[in-house]
Parts: sequence; C-alpha cells; structure tokens
Amino acid sequence: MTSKELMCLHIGQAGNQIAESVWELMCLEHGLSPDGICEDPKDGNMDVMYSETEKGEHRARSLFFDFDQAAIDRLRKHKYKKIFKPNLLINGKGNAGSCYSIGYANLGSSFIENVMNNIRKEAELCDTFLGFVMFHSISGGTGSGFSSYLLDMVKQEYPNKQLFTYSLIPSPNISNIVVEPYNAVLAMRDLGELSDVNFLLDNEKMYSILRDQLNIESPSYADVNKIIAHTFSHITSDMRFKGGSNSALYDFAVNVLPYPRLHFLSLAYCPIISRNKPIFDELSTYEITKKSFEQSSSLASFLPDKGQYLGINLVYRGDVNQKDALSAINEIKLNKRIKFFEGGPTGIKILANPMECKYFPDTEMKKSPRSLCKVANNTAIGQIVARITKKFDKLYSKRAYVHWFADVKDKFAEAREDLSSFEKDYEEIIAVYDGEPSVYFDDDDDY
Ligand SMILES: Nc1nc2c(ncn2[C@@H]2O[C@H](COP(=O)(O)OP(=O)(O)OP(=O)(O)O)[C@@H](O)[C@H]2O)c(=O)[nH]1
Ligand SMILES: [Mg+2]
Repeated sequence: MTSKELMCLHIGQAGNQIAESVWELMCLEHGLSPDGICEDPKDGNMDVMYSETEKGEHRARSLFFDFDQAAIDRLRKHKYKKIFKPNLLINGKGNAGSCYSIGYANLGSSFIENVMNNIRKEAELCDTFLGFVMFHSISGGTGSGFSSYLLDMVKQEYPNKQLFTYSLIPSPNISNIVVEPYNAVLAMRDLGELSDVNFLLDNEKMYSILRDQLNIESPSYADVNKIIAHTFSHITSDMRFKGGSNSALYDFAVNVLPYPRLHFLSLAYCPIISRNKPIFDELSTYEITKKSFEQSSSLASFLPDKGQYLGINLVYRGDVNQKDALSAINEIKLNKRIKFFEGGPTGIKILANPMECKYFPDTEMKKSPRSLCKVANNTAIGQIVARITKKFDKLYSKRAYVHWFADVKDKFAEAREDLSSFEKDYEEIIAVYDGEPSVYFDDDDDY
C-alpha cells in the first residue's frame, strides 16, 4: 500500500472537542493502546494518520490550536494523551471573543508562526504527503477567523496539497453568538476560495438525529462528535485499510466535484439506531442505501429534494452486498423526488471497504456489521448559504456590531458579494431536462 499521509488541524473549541472523538476512534480502529503501541496489528496502513517514534510508538499527525486553554488542556488529559505530540498542542490564554476579526487579525498574527513551524516539521517527516483535514466551527472567533488565516498560509506554502475541511456551520434556529452571521459569511467565503472540499454539518440537525434515533433526550457535544468521527473514519477507510479500492481522499472526491468552485458537500450516515433496539432491527445493505437518501440521515439542515445531485459517493464499510446496493440505487433513480443533475451524468460512486467500523465503548449506537457514509454534492446546499446571508443582511442593514470587525472591514462587502454569486452558480447550472445518473464502482476508473 502506498502511504499517502494526512495531517489533521483541529481549531477552536469545537474543532478540538471533535478531536477527542476522532482520535479515540482512530486508535480503536488501528488497535492502538493509550501509549500508541499497536496491540492488534490489522491490515491497516498506520502511516496515513500517524508517525512512528524509534521505540515503535505511534503519534498523531495532527495539530491542535485554540486561543483558549480549556479544550487543549482536555486533550492533554485525554485517555489517549500520549499519542499527541506536546509541541502540536498549542493554546493561548484567552479567546477570540466569538469574533472572526480577532481570530484573524489581532490574535492570529501572534500565533501563526508557531503553528506554521510545527506544521512544516510534521510535513517534512512525510514520504508522500497528501494534504490536510481541518475540523472547526465557523460560528465562533477562533474556528472562523484563525482557521481562515491558517488556510491562507497553508495554501501559500502547500499549493499542491489537498485541503479538506469539516466545517460546523450555524444551525437554523439555535445560536448564542450574536455576530455568528458575520463570522460565518466571512469564513464561508474563505473556505470557498482557499480549500478543495468542505463537509458542512450543523449541530441542530445532528441533535435531532440523536433525539429521534438514539432516544437521547439532551444530546451533548460528545454525542454529536462521535457521529462526526464515524463519518471521518469512513471517508478515510480506503486509505487506512486494505481490501477496498485504496482510493485516496482526493480520488474519492473527484467524482463529486464536476465544477471546482462548487465544493460544499453534505454527509449522511447510517445506520444510527439505538443499542436498545432488538437484533432483528439490523439493516441490510439495501436498507442502509435507501435510508441514506432520507432527510433523517443527513447531518446538515437543508432540503436535498429541492436541488439536484451533482455527484454522490456511497462509502460502505463491513459486510456489504454490492448487488443489494445496486438494486437500492436503481429504485432511488426512479424516485421522482430525488433529482439528478440535468446537465450531464451524475456519478454515483460506490466505495466499499470490508473492514467493519469500530464503535465507542460508551456509545448509544447499536453496532452494525455494515455502515454507510453518503457524501453528496447537491445544488440545494445553496439553501444553507442563503440562510446565512439572510441573517448577515439583517444584522448588517443596521450596521450592528461592525465596529468589532474594523480590522477586516474591507472583507465584508467582498465576502457577501461572493456568496451571492455562489448561490447563483448553483441555480444557473441546473438545466431543464431529466438526467440519468450513472453508477461507478470503486475499481471502475473508466469515467
Ligand atoms: N459539535 C460540536 N459543536 C461545538 C462543540 N463545541 C462548541 N461547539 C459549537 O461551536 C460553535 C462555537 O464555536 P467554538 O468552537 O466554541 O468557538 P471558537 O472557535 O473556540 O472561537 P472563540 O471561542 O470565539 O475564540 C457553537 O455553535 C457551539 O455550539 C463541540 O464539541 N462539538
Ligand atoms: Mg473558544
């Protein structure tokens, strides 16, 4: 297996709390002890996520940054704390006051050199470095402003490396940050410009899944973060485990990106079933495939039925029957509610890795021998952009709180305009006749 190393960047509170789940799951899947020793070698390619010390201990290839100390301290005390390199756990002593401008301009410049130096050191240890996956929320100041600053620096220094992000976006109804629309518009514009692929998720949608499907009355961040970790474990499974198509993150993304600018993607995950459900509720490949197209499986609040699919990757793990997957897809193609890009063939790519996913010891989720993460590019994701810009306009029409953003005031108009043109791009590519999706398997590179 050729190793193609990834580096994770966890930024702000959300980004670093998600790290707790992501890295616990990575260690469980690769059979790593809390010391980073591989206790149960599998057909895994450890190099994707870890570097190795001379003593054979594995260390996360991941940098953790927050202006605040609390989330980084939690990692320093984490069950798997030894796998984190101390120089890659970086924090300040305050916070960015929920303000993009502070994260980008004021505090950002005092930390960027240290962060970039450490990224450089890690990248130099790689043989075939593929790129970065960033985890952050774009609602607060660090996750929006500092992430943008960092993406800019990383893009300048590594122009040919892939930049993927897991971006938590504002929820439609829950918010406790008044300037969230400003932060989100500024950050989304930067994501559109500086990165290659963005997976958009919102807490409100994931809370509703946890309430409805796992019967958790008051879901915690940890519950949400576990679902996010499961999706990450799927999209990287082919790089990390033998037996599948061995497709790297970027090969995998090609199918869903017919136009480079339109790279805001949605994720759906299933099965998410309560562990208290009886065994006969185990879902077949056919059932998880059908379910992944239901609104209840989507991890972001938007209505895919109002748009058209430009590309879909179905990333399966475990005991998967491809015939079953195909027959479900054939039925989905006949469903008039689900629309495919009318201007050309929509690729539905099937990737299947036989390695079953592992579960958190304290999860409410029922273990399943098969699971699926659906990665989709749907034009209706423009609804999310419209929702955020509408809130931005309401706040900006009164010029409320703009003085907090004085250092980035030139970016305001540009960012707002750019997101409008982005919404239009989605509308304009939708043509007038019915398209017929084509299905590709992971070993089928003929497209
Ligand atoms: N899913 C999830 N969301 C979180 C978590 N922690 C915070 N959030 C959400 O993230 C948003 C705020 O972003 P934070 O990450 O707390 O902010 P920050 O990037 O640290 O920025 P500042 O605190 O302003 O410096 C809010 O919408 C929170 O609900 C978490 O562990 N998981
Ligand atoms: Mg914070």
